[in-house]
Amino acid sequence: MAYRWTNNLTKADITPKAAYLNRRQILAGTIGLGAIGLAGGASAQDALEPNTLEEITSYNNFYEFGTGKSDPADNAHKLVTSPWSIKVDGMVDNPGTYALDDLLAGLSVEDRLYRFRCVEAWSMVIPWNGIEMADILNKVGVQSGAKYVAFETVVQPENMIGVQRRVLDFPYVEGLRLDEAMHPLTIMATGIYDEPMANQNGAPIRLVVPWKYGFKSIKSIVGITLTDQEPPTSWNKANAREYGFYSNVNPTVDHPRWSQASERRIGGGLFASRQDTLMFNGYPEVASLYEGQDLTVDI
Ligand SMILES: Nc1nc2c(c(=O)[nH]1)N[C@H]1C(S)=C(S)[C@@H](COP(=O)(O)O)O[C@H]1N2
Ligand SMILES: [Mo]
Repeated sequence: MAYRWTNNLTKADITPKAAYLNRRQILAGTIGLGAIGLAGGASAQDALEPNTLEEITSYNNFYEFGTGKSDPADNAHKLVTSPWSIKVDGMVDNPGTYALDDLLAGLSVEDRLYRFRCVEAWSMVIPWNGIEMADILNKVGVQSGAKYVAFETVVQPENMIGVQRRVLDFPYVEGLRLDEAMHPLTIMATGIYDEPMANQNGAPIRLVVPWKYGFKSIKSIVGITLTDQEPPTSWNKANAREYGFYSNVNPTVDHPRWSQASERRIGGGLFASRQDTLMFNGYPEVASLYEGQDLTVDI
């Protein structure tokens, strides 16, 4: 598969074997844990294979199905994903309730191997299949006054144990600034590993914004609204002090209750130890979106 926008995560850019072996000796040797941090540069740490489909579909956050990491995999079979339609409204030329297939008709599905970093400081590497958000927005026609895109997740109370328990104020809502939504890294994902999106990962279609904490990547989307106002977002509503609108991955701005300087890569194997978190999750090409902003204030 030819993955675009993957930075140094392509197979072609895997750590040279000698460096890999050298690192393995360090890890296996007598130098001790203290040396791992010193030995760990971003390039070596990122020379990783994608997580397995099993890992990606069994360790999830999808609070509509419960707050435990295995709750979505256990409960999301109840999600009804067909038929599926998305209501597109607000400042668009072609508003309407689109059948999913109609909304995506004619748009190309691409393969994107992205880092995925949860605000809780775990991470994976996920091979998504998806459509650029910009393609969808261009199709529906964004009007000139629009500044933000708001997203909403389906609510199926009878099928969603977490909705019944009101663990958050549902529907789950998220938002992006229009320039963030239009950035070519931002996709609406419909699959993983060329398999249709598993329910627990946000079937049939979910947002993926790889330089932001995972909670921005809202699942099972039924609403897209173009607006000139910054839209409310679920975790900001739940705790504004801890979760801002931007939520860009930033190792220099700690969560009030834990450090964001490092992360735990999910999955077994040699490099499963903690590794440094990268600014913008390793996507420096988005930095220009935030020129002139103080990212210690606009969290
Ligand atoms: N609707 C909805 N979307 C959601 C969530 C959620 O609870 N509900 N959790 C978010 C969080 S915190 C993360 S880390 C990612 C997890 O995506 P994954 O389970 O596919 O890895 O989904 C995000 N999208
Ligand atoms: Mo998360």
